[in-house]
Amino acid sequence: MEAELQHLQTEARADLAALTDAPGLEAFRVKYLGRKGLCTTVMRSLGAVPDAERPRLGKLANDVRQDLEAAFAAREAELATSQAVSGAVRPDLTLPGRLSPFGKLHPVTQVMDEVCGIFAGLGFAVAEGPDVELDYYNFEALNIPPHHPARDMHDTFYISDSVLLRTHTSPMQVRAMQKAAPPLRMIAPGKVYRCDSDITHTPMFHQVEGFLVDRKVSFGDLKGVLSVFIAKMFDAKTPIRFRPSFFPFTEPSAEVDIGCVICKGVGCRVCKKTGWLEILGAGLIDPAVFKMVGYDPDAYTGFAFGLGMERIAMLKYGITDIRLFYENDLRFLAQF
Ligand code: FA5
Repeated sequence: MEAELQHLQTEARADLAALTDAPGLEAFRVKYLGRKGLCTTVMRSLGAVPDAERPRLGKLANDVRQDLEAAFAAREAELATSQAVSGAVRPDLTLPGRLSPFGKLHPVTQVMDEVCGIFAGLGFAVAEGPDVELDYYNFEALNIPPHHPARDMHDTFYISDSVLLRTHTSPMQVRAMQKAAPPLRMIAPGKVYRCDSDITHTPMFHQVEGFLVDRKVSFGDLKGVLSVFIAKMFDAKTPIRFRPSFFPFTEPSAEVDIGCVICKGVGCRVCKKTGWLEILGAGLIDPAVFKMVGYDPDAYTGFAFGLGMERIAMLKYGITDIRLFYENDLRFLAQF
């Protein structure tokens, strides 16, 4: 059998060297490498070889096959090049060109740009801050001292005792207020992180923080700004409700829901049968935060809000599972 294999290899290599065209290549492939070709026939005959010899001869048969496959591919490439050079195969210049696919902005980025555009139109400046944040800015300066129960709600990824991945964009309130005196009107878009995952939560998501500080700012101003925003982002008829809530850095605080645009308020999996979906937290900035940054709480008031971008994108595009945004499935992403 060993001699048979060597003979097969020598003969096949000689045949290959003599080939000059595509039909010849195909005939070679069928004769030696096809399903009923000579290589397969030799492999099948291994069953009749004594057990002790089978591993060695099996390996040899495999090596011969691989050698012929490689030689075939090389000869195929060689012939294609020489035919193109000699002009035997002419390119068809009338064929339309193939366009490279264009990349697109991720749907969450598109929504974030739209949100920032709306607030920029209302006179808010844009600021950005670090994803890796100090505990001081993420919690302490926002009136959440160590051991405060509100820390539990944040499911924080800690890097060390004093460094963490920011759990919200609210630290940007403190950073901005430390840098500038009032009046202040800013938004801060960015990534935030929480150890949380289900159809409406992902471990990394995006928020846009907004805050305005001036004399005599009221809860009515907050409602006005958010109502204008929601009317522009969705449509003027979108139902909105302010629900009393609690955040240590705002007083009073509210969570804002809009009518579920997926089920039109009837109740579905995404809105957990309530007909409403929470899109943001908000409130009047707590005087304790003003004291932390050196603002006079008797002279100034302000409001702040934090919007979840993925929630807004889900509502805008009727997406029922937030995790779809981060699976990198081009069939999904190409639709936006
Ligand atoms: C906050 O993060 C507060 N910093 C918001 C705030 C800012 C309140 C300023 C007052 C003043 P909350 O944890 O509720 O609040 O999150 C805000 C929004 O982020 C939610 O309404 C929701 O839309 C979105 N969100 C929260 N967790 C997730 C998550 N794991 N995945 C996706 N979106 C989330």
